[in-house]
Amino acid sequence: MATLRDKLATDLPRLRDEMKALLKEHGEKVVSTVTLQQVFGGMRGVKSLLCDTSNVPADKGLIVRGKPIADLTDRLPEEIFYLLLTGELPGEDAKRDLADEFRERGVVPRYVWQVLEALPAGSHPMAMLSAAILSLEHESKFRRFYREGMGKDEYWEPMLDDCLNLLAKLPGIAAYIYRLRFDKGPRIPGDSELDWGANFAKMLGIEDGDGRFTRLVRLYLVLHCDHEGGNVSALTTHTVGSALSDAYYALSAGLNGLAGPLHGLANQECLRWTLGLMHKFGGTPTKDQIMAYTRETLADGKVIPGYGHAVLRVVDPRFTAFYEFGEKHCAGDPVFETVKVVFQAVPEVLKTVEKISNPWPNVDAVSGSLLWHFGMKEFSYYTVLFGVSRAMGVLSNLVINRGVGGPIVRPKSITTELARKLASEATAS
Ligand code: CMX
Repeated sequence: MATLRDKLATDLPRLRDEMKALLKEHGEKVVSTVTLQQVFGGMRGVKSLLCDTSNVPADKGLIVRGKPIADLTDRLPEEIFYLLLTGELPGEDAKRDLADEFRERGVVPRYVWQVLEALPAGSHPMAMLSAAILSLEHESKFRRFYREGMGKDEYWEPMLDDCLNLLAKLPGIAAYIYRLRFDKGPRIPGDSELDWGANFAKMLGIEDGDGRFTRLVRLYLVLHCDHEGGNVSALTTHTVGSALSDAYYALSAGLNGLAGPLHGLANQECLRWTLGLMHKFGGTPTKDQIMAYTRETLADGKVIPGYGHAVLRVVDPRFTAFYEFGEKHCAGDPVFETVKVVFQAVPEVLKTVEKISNPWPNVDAVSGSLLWHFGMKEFSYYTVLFGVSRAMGVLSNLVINRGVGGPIVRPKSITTELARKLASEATAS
């Protein structure tokens, strides 16, 4: 751990000083202007946030600290966390230190199990995850040291502790949610010899004689790690954290946003849609049948889950990475084969709908079919896997933000009355 903490102790003050100097000299430089369309349209495209962990060019997809996600698929999730946080992949020592940290901090207090067990039997796994994280708030070092009067320059250190504690515990919590919620039998203890992703796979208890499910879990954790700063879960985590709320409050809030069907829940909706399609046609349908079904879904006023994106305008490289995994390990599986035909059919239909900016698949269009193949058929659980991974990105941002002394988020709202006034002024001139 010394490696990660020492690196941040050097890098964060340097970044803070650089930011101060930049703003002193160039603070008035215009980055983006805002139109009424953007105010009424979910702030789409307004450049008003800072996020160094990753960026998503519309024509390329996820770039983590300058590295395309396609180049990172063989890395361990803990390496990705180190990369997100520091901008560099860890050397062997740093990797081992971080793995030790996760092992040491991974013990989950008993009251968390009790909180999960006390929730109603039909609770959504995402509500369970969020509640478990919130119950851990009790452990926050940031909150304790803040109350004791720590200096602003020290904020990042207990924040890092909270984030490491959270990340270390998340796989155990998430795995127990799976086992408890879907009657999979008793909780499976972790194995301290395993890496973070492999340990998670083990605690889930999915049969994995040849290690392919473990590989999928690692890939899942890598691919969902971050998606720049403006998506609902990242923005929410950041906004809540900016009020100096601790990491437990902030992550729980961010995951509540991830639980929306237009965001992280799309993977569950996507598999539901695909299975509905297969049910209707008695197996894998033809391309023409899928095109007709897609038009029906659109005519019902519903979205095609797993397709479209607020930022991307190409096939999501995370989709491609999962698709390639599927070709290698799930070929012939009826659900995966259907996903393949859907990929041929849906963009053709969406391209004909003028208002849709991006007809291409995002990561959610395929991920569920792979989990289904390995016997994880409870698709309301899939967003929990997404959440464990996304925690790496949003928590990295919380640490960095504390390190540079980021301000509270407070954009200015306008009223519809002001919009009307601006419109009438424009008409008059
Ligand atoms: N199916 C049907 N309609 C779609 C669509 C899709 N897959 N994608 C976009 N549209 C519609 C929008 O609903 C919007 O319609 P209205 O103007 O009537 O509201 C219109 O096309 C314009 O949307 P857009 O500019 O192309 O995209 P947005 O930035 O507004 O929305 C997203 C982006 C992801 C919410 C949208 O594409 C969608 O709902 N996709 C399906 C859900 C999904 O896969 N979400 C996961 C995204 C990844 C993630 O964040 O986790």
